[in-house]
Amino acid sequence: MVRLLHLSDIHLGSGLSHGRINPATGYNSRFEDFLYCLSQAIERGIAEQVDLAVFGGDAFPNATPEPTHQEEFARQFKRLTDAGIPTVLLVGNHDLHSRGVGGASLNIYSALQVPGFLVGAKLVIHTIATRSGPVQVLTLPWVNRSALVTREEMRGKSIEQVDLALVERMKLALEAQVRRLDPSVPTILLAHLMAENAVYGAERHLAVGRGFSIPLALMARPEFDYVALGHVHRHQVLCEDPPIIYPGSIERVDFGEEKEKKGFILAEVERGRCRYQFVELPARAFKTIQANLADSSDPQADLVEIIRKHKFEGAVVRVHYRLHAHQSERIDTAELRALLERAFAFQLQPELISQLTQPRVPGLGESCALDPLDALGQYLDSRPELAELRSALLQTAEVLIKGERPELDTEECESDQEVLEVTAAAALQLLEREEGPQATSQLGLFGA
Ligand SMILES: [Mn+2]
Repeated sequence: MVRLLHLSDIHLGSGLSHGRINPATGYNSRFEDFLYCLSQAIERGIAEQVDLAVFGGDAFPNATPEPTHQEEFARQFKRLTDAGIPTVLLVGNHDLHSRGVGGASLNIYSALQVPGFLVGAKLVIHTIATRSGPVQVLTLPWVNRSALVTREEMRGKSIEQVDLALVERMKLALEAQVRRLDPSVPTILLAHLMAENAVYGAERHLAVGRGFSIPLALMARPEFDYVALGHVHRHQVLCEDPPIIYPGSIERVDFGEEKEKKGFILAEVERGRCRYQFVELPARAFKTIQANLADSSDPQADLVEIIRKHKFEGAVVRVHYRLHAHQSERIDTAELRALLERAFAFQLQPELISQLTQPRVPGLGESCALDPLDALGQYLDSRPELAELRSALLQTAEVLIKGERPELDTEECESDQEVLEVTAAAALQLLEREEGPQATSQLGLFGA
């Protein structure tokens, strides 16, 4: 029986905007949060005397992390090898250079042949000798569409056709490796991918039609005793036999993850059997406080009362309050700031209700005081991974919004945010269809 530590999506260096410099260390306080969760996961692995650690990919926000981020990452993982625990580092989409070919932030470990570290940059079987005997780890790093199908082959094909071809190629490549496995040795598939029936967080609309997703049947096979996934930030178990698991990310990047637990997996793997548990990490709390002050005669008093009702000590807080323009002069932000002092960080988000704006994005509620394209622009500002496509997306969205295309369907949306997500997703799809999948294939599925 091999004891396993499985963690993923560390994204060290993400979400720094919610932190500030800690004068004692010189580090951003949110960077310290991420580091703390990482160190806790590794500490537990060492305490449990695991035989092997596997990391599911996305070490940093991108392939060129800051030296201090890289250094602290290495320092934490070195604790594992110091404890005699071999470690496999898988390459995720955020670890790859955005131009696709070559270079990943984790390749330094393989280039230097750091003892105890294996880098999963290819679809290949690693047979690893552990204290509890040998184990096979089949690594499947993130694959860009362009790595499997050439531009020529994509020409004139729909996204759906291209994705079908991609999955078929992936299946063949996987099959070739599976045949080489030693059936007497416990086997782990370590993969960074989007599984077909995975549940995404707030990003779900943007995932539609982008990056291809892998059917569960490709992974749920008796040759694998445990399938260790990375990529999706929300923890979920997709299958029990064999266990196919996203541990999720180790810390919250943004408010979309407010209600998600963060953690990692401890497992005991043997041939034909696996037991596992999810271990929660002390991730920083995020808290949204909503207040509708539209009908309030004393908006300041009402807002203070609403804020006081919430527990937010040590949390990253956003206070979102709706009010009419004439009410806004009654709001004393200095008092609100004093009230929120015990939060780890906070932001005030007033939303002015306007009676004038005629929404042009179908479904965009009256509450949205902005011009729809301005609103979409602001929404895109919150999605740094789409920055390169910003102007192309806005142009495409304008076409959609004007109704020249029938694709934009926002009827089932429940909030302005969702309308914007759907609009952005529709624009992405249209962009892909018109300019080919390569127009957007270099993007990661998930932000930061
Ligand atoms: Mn990823």
